[in-house]
Amino acid sequence: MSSSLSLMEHASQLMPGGVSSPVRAFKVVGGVPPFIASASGCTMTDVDGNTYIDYIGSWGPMILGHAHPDITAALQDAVRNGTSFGASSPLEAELAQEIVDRVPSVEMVRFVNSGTEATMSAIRLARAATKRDVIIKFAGGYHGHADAFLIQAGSGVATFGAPDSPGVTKGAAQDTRVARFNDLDSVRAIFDQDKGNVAAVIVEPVPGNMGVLRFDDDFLPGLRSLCDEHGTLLVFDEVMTGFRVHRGCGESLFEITPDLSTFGKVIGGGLPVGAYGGRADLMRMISPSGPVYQAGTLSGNPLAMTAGLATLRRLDDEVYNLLETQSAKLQAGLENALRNASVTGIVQRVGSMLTLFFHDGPVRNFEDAKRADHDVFSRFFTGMLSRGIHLPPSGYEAWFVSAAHDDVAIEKTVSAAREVLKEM
Ligand code: KE4
Repeated sequence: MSSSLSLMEHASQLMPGGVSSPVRAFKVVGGVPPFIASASGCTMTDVDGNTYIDYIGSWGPMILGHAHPDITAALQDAVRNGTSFGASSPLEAELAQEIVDRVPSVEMVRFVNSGTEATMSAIRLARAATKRDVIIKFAGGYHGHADAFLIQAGSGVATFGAPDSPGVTKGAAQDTRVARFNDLDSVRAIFDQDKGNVAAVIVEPVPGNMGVLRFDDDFLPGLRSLCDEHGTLLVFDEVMTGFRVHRGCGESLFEITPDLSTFGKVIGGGLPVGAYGGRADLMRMISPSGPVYQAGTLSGNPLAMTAGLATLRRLDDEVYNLLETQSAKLQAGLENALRNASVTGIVQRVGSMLTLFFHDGPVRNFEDAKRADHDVFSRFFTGMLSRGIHLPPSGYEAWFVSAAHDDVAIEKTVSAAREVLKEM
């Protein structure tokens, strides 16, 4: 019996579904999730010694690849100085400066410990600043698991087909409105219905939680002008896109200026970090400089700051060019494999995040994503895993390419895809 199987059986007695986050349980794709013993570069190795080329990338943080020597060395030095102080350290302002230097709209930053904390805090701030209650999110958008966002959410919520979650009270959900990606009229209708009461629109500049989609060119500018027209704050959820799709995040790629932004993943280099930031006049409303309360025991943790600094400081133009080159090679290879196997599918990509949808495309919103063939995706996933390629275990997730995915890794991935698709 595989050690992963026995580990899963044991873990399932101690933790719901045997996992610390639902999508890891392979509930939709089936089979036993490999329990990972180690990871290096673009690969992960499970407890039975099976090595996989990895496209989960810890769901985004591992943009330089796993166990990058510079990050490992920085952490080894830092850990000798202690793991947490509960007091300020110079590292927090250093990482804040790196973010402010890179992201044009961000004048001030507050660190938290997850993307969920970042988005829930940003929405609290937006409601306080505008003295309004309503927020607009999008069907298929995922902003973490705070109550206000678990309405028609993407990612794991979509994977399990639970449009909303039990335990989210009517009160918590009553001020959340859901619009449709690439449909400005659906946003206008909410602004008309809730005239003068919309605090914020929250959107991923590149949705990556219903699979990856790139908006129509007029969509983000349209959101910006609607927010300006109605005195509403535009919040870019860059937890996934931040420092991945561009050195200056999604706002720099699309040249749209949000009022607030949220971050996570890459800025922690694999350690638990989130952050929110934006205009100084808004951020100064956050306690203790202002009345909006938000706090965290481990916020600004020295190890997480160290890993984040080591990551951002290595993300230079050469790395971004490499990420683009390698990701484009993967996309072309997958598209070629689909054509050769005469299997209907489309690859949608922005930078080093992409999704292969078994759909005749384009996938422009959540309804389209749900119409993709997720059973075929599950069979594809299983075939790829058996050939040593570990994709994210859901058709609603982004695949992440890292700087460590060299030509050998890309060619192995494409050749495995060619074999699996031919068998479908
Ligand atoms: P966390 O609370 O999981 O750190 O971040 C929540 C979040 C917020 N905003 C965006 C755009 C996100 O993508 C996420 C988290 N992403 C998922 C991957 N689709 C996390 C994976 C998981 O839930 O296990």
